[in-house]
Amino acid sequence: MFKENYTRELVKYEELITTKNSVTQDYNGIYERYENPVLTRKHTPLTWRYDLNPETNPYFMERLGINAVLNSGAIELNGKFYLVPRIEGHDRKSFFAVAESPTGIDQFRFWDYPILLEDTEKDETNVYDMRLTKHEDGYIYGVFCSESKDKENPDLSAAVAQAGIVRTKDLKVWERLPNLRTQSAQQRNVVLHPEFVNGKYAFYTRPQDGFISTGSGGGIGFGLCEDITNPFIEKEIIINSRKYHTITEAKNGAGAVPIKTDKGWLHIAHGVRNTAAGLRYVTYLFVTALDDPSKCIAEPSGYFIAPYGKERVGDVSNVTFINGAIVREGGAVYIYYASSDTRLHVATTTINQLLDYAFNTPADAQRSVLCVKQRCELIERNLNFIKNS
Ligand code: M1P
Repeated sequence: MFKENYTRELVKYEELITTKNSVTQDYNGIYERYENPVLTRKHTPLTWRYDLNPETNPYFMERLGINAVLNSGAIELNGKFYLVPRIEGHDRKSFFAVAESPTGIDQFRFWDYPILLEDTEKDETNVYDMRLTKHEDGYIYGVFCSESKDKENPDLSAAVAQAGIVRTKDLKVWERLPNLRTQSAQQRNVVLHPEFVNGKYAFYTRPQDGFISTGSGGGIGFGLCEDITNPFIEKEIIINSRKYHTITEAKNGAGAVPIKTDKGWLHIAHGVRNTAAGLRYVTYLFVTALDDPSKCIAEPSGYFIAPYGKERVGDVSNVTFINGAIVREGGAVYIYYASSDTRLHVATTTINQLLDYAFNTPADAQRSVLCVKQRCELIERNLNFIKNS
């Protein structure tokens, strides 16, 4: 019985890992979506979940189940694609691990062991959502959410989110640095910019008063830090505000590490709005100036990737979330987006397509009447074009 079950599950696992992915028919000209997720809970090795000894596990039972594999940092090293997703156990604790693929769209296989972070933050209960920055100082930094119980608040679910920082050269040995300090009570969705700005480390932040609600936190912030080994941001400015009756009304946050292009820094962020069915998370794009990454120079209206079809349903339904993208030489872009806090997908595009989208999609006209006008102008141009061609 044990042997049969183990053999069958191993075959299924190998089949899953080696299954080729293909582009869906869902065309928009901006990016391509794929039929299969690139990582799910079933992509985690059997050795992480089962006791493989028939004597101590006669029923071949999962001993430590995995609930979800989602929000992932992403990086290319020596021509290979590496993801460091958030993996959540049945016990609700998340952790990180490296998954490697030769293609970026399928065949992601986890390394033998998850990442065991140095236990320097004794109150930390949970970690998640790592952004991987290949910094010009030579290190790869991982910036993630470090969550602890809010001891000042008797409410059992009151928590404090801060930005944890690790660094590595090879994704194998990770040095933990102190958590980032800012003037804000809480921080989540913090991203390290890949270059020095005025000789300092630059962070995109998301100041927030509470754990879930950003309160007075007005949007995506930006701040400089002198010393990454003692990280402190004295002053944050809001560079991309949340706005009334848009996809960012409830909150927003930085996503993937900004991508450098000759027209500016491309940011893929997430925006949250409230609905009768709860919060809806979508992703959006904006561009900041090359000589000043805190200055927004383009922001197409509306969402970039939103949950479609099966992606809509999961542990936290109606969510797409991005915290990693890989750019290849030649300009191909692999965007890793998670759906409904449950699984991870890829969308592929190019730098040129993203720039075209960023600079040629109209900005949000802010009012229905102006949005219809915007659409009518497009229709008119199209009808004239059709007539004259
Ligand atoms: O559940 C949706 C997302 O919620 C959080 O994002 P934010 O801080 O913007 O609310 C994060 O915890 C993220 O992991 C999660 O996907």
